[in-house]
Amino acid sequence: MYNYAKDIYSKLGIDTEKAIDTLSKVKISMHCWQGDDIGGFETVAGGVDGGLAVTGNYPGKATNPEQLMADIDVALKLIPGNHKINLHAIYAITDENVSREKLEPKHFEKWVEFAKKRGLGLDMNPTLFGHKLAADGLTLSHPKKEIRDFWIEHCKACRKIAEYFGRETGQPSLCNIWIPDGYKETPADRLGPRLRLKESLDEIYSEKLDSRYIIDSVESKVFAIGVESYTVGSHEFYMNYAAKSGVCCLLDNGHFHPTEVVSDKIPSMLAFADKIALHVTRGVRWDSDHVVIFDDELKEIAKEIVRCDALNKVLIGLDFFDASINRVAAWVIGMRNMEKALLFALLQPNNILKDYQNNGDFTSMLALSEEMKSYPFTIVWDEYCKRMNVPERDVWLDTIRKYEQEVLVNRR
Ligand code: RNT
Ligand code: ZN
Repeated sequence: MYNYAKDIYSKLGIDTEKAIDTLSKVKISMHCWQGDDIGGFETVAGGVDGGLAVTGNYPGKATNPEQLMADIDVALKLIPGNHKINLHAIYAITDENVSREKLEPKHFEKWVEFAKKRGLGLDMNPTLFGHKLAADGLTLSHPKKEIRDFWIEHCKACRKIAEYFGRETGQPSLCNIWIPDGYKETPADRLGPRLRLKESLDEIYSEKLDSRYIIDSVESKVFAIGVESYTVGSHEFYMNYAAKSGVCCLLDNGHFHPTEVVSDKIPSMLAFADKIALHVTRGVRWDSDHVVIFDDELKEIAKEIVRCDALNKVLIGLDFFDASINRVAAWVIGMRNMEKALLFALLQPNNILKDYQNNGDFTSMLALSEEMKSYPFTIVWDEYCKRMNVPERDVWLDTIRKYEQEVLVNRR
């Protein structure tokens, strides 16, 4: 079957071996927070909030570092390739409760040990929600200086942790800032909060860290539950900030109006930036953070990354949280789909299609790109899974079911 697929693709000048090899080197950052509904390990946790809604009560949620790590291990055995784990500050592993602005690399030693043993990279996010000083939904743009200062210190602390991750794992660590700041009502002052945010960011990034180890990014959003009228960190705000300051933009595809697509933004950004970061998610009507499925927009995002020759420029991370299904399965589904979409993109006759476009032959462009949808890419996907020593097709679910029965159902 594989030889047949290889042959069919080669008639269009597509090398399936090369596609498999390229895909095997792509790293996707798997967000740890799918495993415990963004609970984290702080002993005085303030709950999620910040406009983030995790719904569902499927049994078996990880409640401590050992469980979360064990769940990640199960997921990774079912996901082809070698990836990264995306952490949040609330996942520090400490004996006593450490205030967020006082977090240090040592509080993440266990994660570094975990990552090193498995050859994984680590990414980092300061946590600017689920905290008493974020109770009114304002952090880096807060009108009160003491509150801004607390969150500035927290972000600075997290950047040092990210730099430590990069140094220890030998892979640069993305340190992404997302803040919930915004207003439910139409604000009386739209500029003030943004100028305060800008000043806070300038302070956070004033410290130059080693760019071999840390990549900084800022994540925009259009709105959230409870902050429907105004979001301080809008896309325009951060795109301009990033362009001026040299940090990179992170685009979360749940953070735009439903008819706007991130796939189209990728090449626009790449015309100016040498790196961008993504949070790949699935919004259903809004930023609902559903599990990533193999839908048209996912394929389009993957195609743009591949067509722009940007596999080394686009840092791909996932961001969703579904507590209504088996959480480990959610990871596996999302990660496998992201890879599947990249493979699909790597198996497109991109040069031929581009020529059709440039020659104005839109009939051929449409005809061929539609026919490509029924090319035997699934056979190449199965071959890839086989070579990467992970189960082919839906067989992986057996492992999850077994783990559920033996481990997850016993968790309280
Ligand atoms: C929220 C952002 C942010 C979070 C994570 C947990 O809307 O997407 O990336 O989902 O930091
Ligand atoms: Zn996100």
